[in-house]
Amino acid sequence: MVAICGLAVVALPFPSLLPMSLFSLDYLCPAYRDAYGRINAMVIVGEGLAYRHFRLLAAAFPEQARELKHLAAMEAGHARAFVGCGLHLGIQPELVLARSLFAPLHGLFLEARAQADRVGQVVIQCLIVECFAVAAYSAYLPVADAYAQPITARVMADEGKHLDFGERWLRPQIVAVGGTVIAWCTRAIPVILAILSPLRADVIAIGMDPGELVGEFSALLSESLGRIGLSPEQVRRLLAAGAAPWLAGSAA
Ligand code: PL3
Ligand code: FE2
Ligand code: FE2
Repeated sequence: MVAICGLAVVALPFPSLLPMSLFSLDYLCPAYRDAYGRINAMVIVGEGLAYRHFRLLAAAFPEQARELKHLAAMEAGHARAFVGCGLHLGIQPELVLARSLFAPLHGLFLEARAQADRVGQVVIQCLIVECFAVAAYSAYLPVADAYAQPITARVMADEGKHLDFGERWLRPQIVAVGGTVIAWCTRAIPVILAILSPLRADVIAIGMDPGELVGEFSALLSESLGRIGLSPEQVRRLLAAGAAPWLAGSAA
C-alpha cells in the first residue's frame, strides 16, 4: 500500500496502469504542497533557462534570430504561467534548490557556446531539454489540478515546436554533424536525468511515476534522434548508456 496525502492506494505491479481516477490527490495537504514547492520551482527555473538559451541561440544564429527570439518569448510566457500555478495553490517555489539542480545542464550549454559549437547548443536545448519537458509535462498532465491542466497542455504543444526547430536544423546536415550530436547526447543525457534523483520522492508525492517520466523521455528522444537521421543502432546505444540504468531502477 502507498499513502498519498492520507489516502491509501493499493500498489499495483504496474503503477502506470492505475487509472488516476482511483487516486484522489489532495492539493491542499501539506505533503503535496511541500513537494509542489520544489517541482514548481524546477519548472519555473527550467523555463527561465530555456528563455536564456533561446536568446543565446538567437545570437549564435543571426539568420534565424527572429524565429529564435520568438521561441524565447514563448519560454518566458511558460515561466510566467507556471509561476501562476504556484500562486494559485498559494505555494512558495523553492528557487534556490532548483537553480542549483539545473546548474550542471546550464554549464554544459555554456560550454558548447564558449566553443562556438552550434550543434552542441541545439542538441542540449532543443533535443534534450525539450524532450525532457514534454515527458515531464505529459506525466504531470493527468495529475495536475484544474487550474494547471490547461496551462500544461498548452505549454506541452509549444515545446513540440521547440523540438521541431532543432530537428529541422540538424536533419539536413546529419552526415557532417552526427558524431557531434552523439558526443553531446552522451554527456547531456546523464546530466539531465541526474536532476531527477533528488526529486524522486517529490515527483511521487504529486502523483507522478518517475519511471514513466524517464521511459517517456527515452522514447521521445529516441524518436527525435531517429528523425534527424541517426541509425537505430546509434540511438539504441546512446539511450542504453544514458537512460537504461534509470529504467532498470539502479540509478533511481
Ligand atoms: C523547456 O521549454 C523547459 C524545460 C523545463 C523542464 C522542467 C523539468 C522539471 C522536472 C521536474 C519533474 C517534473 C514535474 C513536472 C510538473 C509540471
Ligand atoms: Fe517551455
Ligand atoms: Fe521549450
